Amino acid sequence: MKKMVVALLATLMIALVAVPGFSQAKLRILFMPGVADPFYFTMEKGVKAAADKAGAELVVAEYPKAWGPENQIPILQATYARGKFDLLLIAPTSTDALKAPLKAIYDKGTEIITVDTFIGDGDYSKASDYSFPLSYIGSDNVLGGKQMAEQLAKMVGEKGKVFIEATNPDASSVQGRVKGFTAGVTEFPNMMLAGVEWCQDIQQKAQEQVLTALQINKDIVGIFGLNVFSAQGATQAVINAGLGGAVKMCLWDATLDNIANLKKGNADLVLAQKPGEMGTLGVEWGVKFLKDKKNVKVPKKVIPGFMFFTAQNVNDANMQQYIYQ
Ligand code: T6T
Repeated sequence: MKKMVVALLATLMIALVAVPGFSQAKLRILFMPGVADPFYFTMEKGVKAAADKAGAELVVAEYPKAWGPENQIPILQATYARGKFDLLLIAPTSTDALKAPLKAIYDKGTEIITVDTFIGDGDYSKASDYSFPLSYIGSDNVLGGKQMAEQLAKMVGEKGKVFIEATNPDASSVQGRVKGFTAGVTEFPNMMLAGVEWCQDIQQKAQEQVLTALQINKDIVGIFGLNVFSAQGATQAVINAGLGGAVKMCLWDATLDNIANLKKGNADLVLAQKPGEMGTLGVEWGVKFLKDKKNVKVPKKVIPGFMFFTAQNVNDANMQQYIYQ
């Protein structure tokens, strides 16, 4: 009799495991952010909420104190060594330097979704040495950069010198924004790009670079602050130069600091990405795939879109959800 019960239970377990979506062990997810900043803190909230809802175990890697593969890769590899992960969500800080470390993790059986940034050219649909991630989930940075240029053109009467304060040339998001903004400026024959500076995601450096640019080009009419730290540094430089409100500021990333400057009139436009949604979608698609690999097709690109804050809508109730808290 006892043997019959054991045989029956064993049969039942084998049958259950064959059911798509049924798995006994908790899925283990690793989240590897790009740098310690409000954008990724907000993304982590989305990751955690989705992981909790899915009943998955989430490990959040230590936040790199500074941007760059030299900071991110050692943390990634040390955290990954702490046990088997089914899914890695990562914002690769370099389109090239993260290819090999991520391929090594993939070859160990961990599925990968890149969030916010991508490796290679971000097209994981074609055969290449970087087509192994399941998906890229992040903003359309080229479109956003172009729209920032077009909005800035409207503010300055489609004429004059503008400037980009950027961060790291090997980050896919930065490449896209510079490309898009530059293309946008060329649409206006009476506008010109006075220059691009690269602060390596160090706010103080952005502040110094913009101050220098303003001293060299007294006729700069507008500045694109390309991300959290470059935008905040650029705005502080303009304020310190006594040009707050005079030089038009288009800032990327809806941090409390950038929003406060918009409210004070030191900035004119703030682009809000949707980092929380990027994180949630990354977990949802990863879990969906892991639970039914045979039937689930993960889209190779998922673009959550972005919102624009202006002086007119910055206090609207429906806009508050887009501020990075
Ligand atoms: O702008 C975001 C992110 O989208 C970009 O990839 C890197 O910079 C930020 O994290 C802000 O610091």
